[in-house]
Amino acid sequence: MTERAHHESYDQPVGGWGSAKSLLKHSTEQRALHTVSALLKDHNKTGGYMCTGCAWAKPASPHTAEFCENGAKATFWDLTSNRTTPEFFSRRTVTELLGWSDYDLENAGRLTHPMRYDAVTDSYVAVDWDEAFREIGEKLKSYPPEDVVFYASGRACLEASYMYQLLARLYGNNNLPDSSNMCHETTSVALPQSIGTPVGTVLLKDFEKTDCIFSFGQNVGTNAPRLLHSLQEARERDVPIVVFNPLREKGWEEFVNPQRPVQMLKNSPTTIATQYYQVRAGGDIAAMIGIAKALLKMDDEAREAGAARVLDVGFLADHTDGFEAFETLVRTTSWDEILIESGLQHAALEAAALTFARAESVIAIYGMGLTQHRLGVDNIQTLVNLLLMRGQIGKPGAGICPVRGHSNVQGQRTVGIAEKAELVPLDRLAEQFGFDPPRKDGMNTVEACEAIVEGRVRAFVGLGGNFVRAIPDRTLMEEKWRGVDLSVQVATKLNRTHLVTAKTTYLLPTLVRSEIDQQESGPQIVTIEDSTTCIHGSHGKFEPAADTLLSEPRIIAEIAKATLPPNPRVPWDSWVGDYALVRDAIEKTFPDDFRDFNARLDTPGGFPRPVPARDREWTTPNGKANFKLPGALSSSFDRGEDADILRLITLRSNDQFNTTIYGYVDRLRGLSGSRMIIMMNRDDRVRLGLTEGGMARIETAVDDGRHRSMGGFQVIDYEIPPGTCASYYPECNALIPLSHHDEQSKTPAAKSVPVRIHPD
Ligand SMILES: Nc1nc2c(c(=O)[nH]1)N[C@H]1C(S)=C(S)[C@@H](COP(=O)(O)OP(=O)(O)OC[C@H]3O[C@@H](n4cnc5c(=O)[nH]c(N)nc54)[C@H](O)[C@@H]3O)O[C@H]1N2
Ligand SMILES: Nc1nc2c(c(=O)[nH]1)N[C@H]1C(S)=C(S)[C@@H](COP(=O)(O)OP(=O)(O)OC[C@H]3O[C@@H](n4cnc5c(=O)[nH]c(N)nc54)[C@H](O)[C@@H]3O)O[C@H]1N2
Ligand SMILES: [Mo]
Repeated sequence: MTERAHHESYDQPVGGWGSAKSLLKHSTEQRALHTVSALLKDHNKTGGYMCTGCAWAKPASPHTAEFCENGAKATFWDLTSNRTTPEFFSRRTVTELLGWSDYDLENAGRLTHPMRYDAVTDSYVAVDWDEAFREIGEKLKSYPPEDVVFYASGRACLEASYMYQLLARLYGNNNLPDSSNMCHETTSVALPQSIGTPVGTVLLKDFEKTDCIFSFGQNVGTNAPRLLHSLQEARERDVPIVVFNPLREKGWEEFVNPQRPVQMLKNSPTTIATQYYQVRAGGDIAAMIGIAKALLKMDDEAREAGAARVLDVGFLADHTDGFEAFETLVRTTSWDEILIESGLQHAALEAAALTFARAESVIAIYGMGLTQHRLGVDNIQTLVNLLLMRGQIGKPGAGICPVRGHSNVQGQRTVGIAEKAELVPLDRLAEQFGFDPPRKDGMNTVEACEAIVEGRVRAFVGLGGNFVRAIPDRTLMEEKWRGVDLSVQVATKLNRTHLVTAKTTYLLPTLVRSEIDQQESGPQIVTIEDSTTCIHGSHGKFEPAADTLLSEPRIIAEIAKATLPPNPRVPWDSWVGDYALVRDAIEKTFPDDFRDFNARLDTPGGFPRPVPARDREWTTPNGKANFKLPGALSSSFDRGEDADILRLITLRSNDQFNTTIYGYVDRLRGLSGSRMIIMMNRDDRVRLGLTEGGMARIETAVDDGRHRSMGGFQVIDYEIPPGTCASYYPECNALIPLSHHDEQSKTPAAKSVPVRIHPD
């Protein structure tokens, strides 16, 4: 990378004019100015289309503009005027395209035709849809079912996702890994053990009632900016907001709401975080135990003084199990250990505990900073423990709030995209469709990667996503991918996964959600589930990028028809003709979640799925909310005595959506010019013999017989705790060992990779 990075601290708030300028830039560059009026009218509004960006909730009474800078960017890039046509491919070999950056690949624009890789010319060549489906079907029929993987990224609608999981199960496996396996799988494993539900308990209206917000490891200004509306409104009620994050993320500091003309004119931001703690990467369990310890001390004092208790003793007695063991752990953990591991001061944790104790209702928000660790499940369960100590789950204004990633990632799981058989009502599917579904667990993402490495995967079907770029151990995976027999990629834009070809590779182009999906019964509505379990209808508004595109439901149906023996109870063609019939089938499989589905899909604000924990009904085996004990004080690895091993956080810039890179400006962090940077604490940098602005090589400090190292990173002095450093995803994925994942859920531990940094 020849471009130099620039670092200049950004003195503007989140939102505001910086955001407005960025909108103008991206709408112009993507030649998507035609979309601007619809953004105001239809984006995230009832009767309009739902953003393909993040999964944050959509309010029943929307703001004039219910979009953020990054949602608008995602829309401009979806609705770009750029096209990757057969002609584009005829002028470039795949080997040449492999040399392109992620930015250049996606910037080339929307895929228009189904394409097949031709090894003789080393290029993609257009193919008829019918021929593509025929060959894919023939090939799929020839493999043992357990050798095929059906991956899903988190964008496909509920209708397509339901059809996709059915396709896999009729084919004969539960091999349904998804992006969630790299993201909030920790949540899906942690919360059921603790409170009996795999999803958060908070609804948007809880933000109106809460009187305290805690946030751990989530970057709101970049990754869920519309949540800032709720945070700003809470701050105007003087609600304290306490943030734990190794980096001082601008979104948690200041916000100017672009929808408030007076605030825009005066550029007078709302302060968001009232207390900000730069915890070490992996130090959250220690920080939370510290808060719990301070709470116990306050409670002891209250009891001695005969004052009101700090613990919610009634709630603990009636609703929970395991408190005594947790209390013992907290009391026997020393402050010394807590302070070393968290990197925070005793007074800081006491102050956080005091804010927590004073609040009647507390919401705890979290993101990848908790989920992507070796003890990610323990991170989340310790946070739940903290809430339970004061009865902060299952009442208005309180609860646990995982902020999900892709716009329908939570919904895909709800309708059956799950590799674990126990999560899916297989008996009901069996009865509904007259077949014997496979009962054996399938592969999750890490297991699918392991199987690819071992040569056990014959075919990989991807419903969206950029698998090879998003997973750990990229170099190894790219090498092994060549051994896969068939790769079928349903996609909107060209990405690296499409270029690391298998023996036979198909690219099947599809519509984006904001486009009109015309089928036999007319334009179709699709549905998604947001982070707060609310289901929304989405009505496409724009003409498709090409008239050769097929919708995801249609592509899945055609693959199914070409592969599976006919089954009169699975009416693929009727479903494609009218998605309302798919919704009827979904309702039949999941009657509690989707009651009156078709009638309710345009409910303003969406209709919530029932979550028993919201009403203090704990659907755990013992019927209680459970205190779970963390396995260690650090959720990271143990570096032993070696202080030269740092914890590498891999994170997103403000100019990307996962592996889609929109540009090289991480405005809110004041970084621009290049993504090949390593943010370091100055003391670490000096200690390790590196120069500010100089080049560094990062080497993974894991001894598993495989050497991983990458050069060409520019060193940036950054305000980050000693021992912690940060760089961008996906550039660093070759440094993450496949085996470096959360112990229980196998979510890759992308927020704490053991590394050594040398001058390059
Ligand atoms: N614009 C935009 N929006 C997005 C996405 C995008 O790429 N771009 N991606 C979507 C997806 S799929 C997801 S999953 C979400 C991701 O959204 P986030 O959950 O915000 O994920 P990251 O950007 O990876 O950043 C995680 C944050 O955690 C902090 N962190 C890292 N390690 C630790 C730690 O050990 N402890 C604590 N307390 N904090 C830590 C980092 O400094 C960073 O601020 O956003 C979704 N929305
Ligand atoms: N090191 C590191 N690795 C990470 C992470 C991290 O923080 N650090 N984060 C992880 C997380 S949280 C996630 S969610 C994964 C993301 O992993 P993925 O979901 O696999 O990756 P994306 O970059 O979101 O996929 C982008 C591609 O999806 C396709 N696409 C976009 N929209 C559509 C659509 O509507 N339909 C279809 N069929 N295709 C579409 C486009 O072709 C685009 O190139 O990465 C994970 N990997
Ligand atoms: Mo994600």
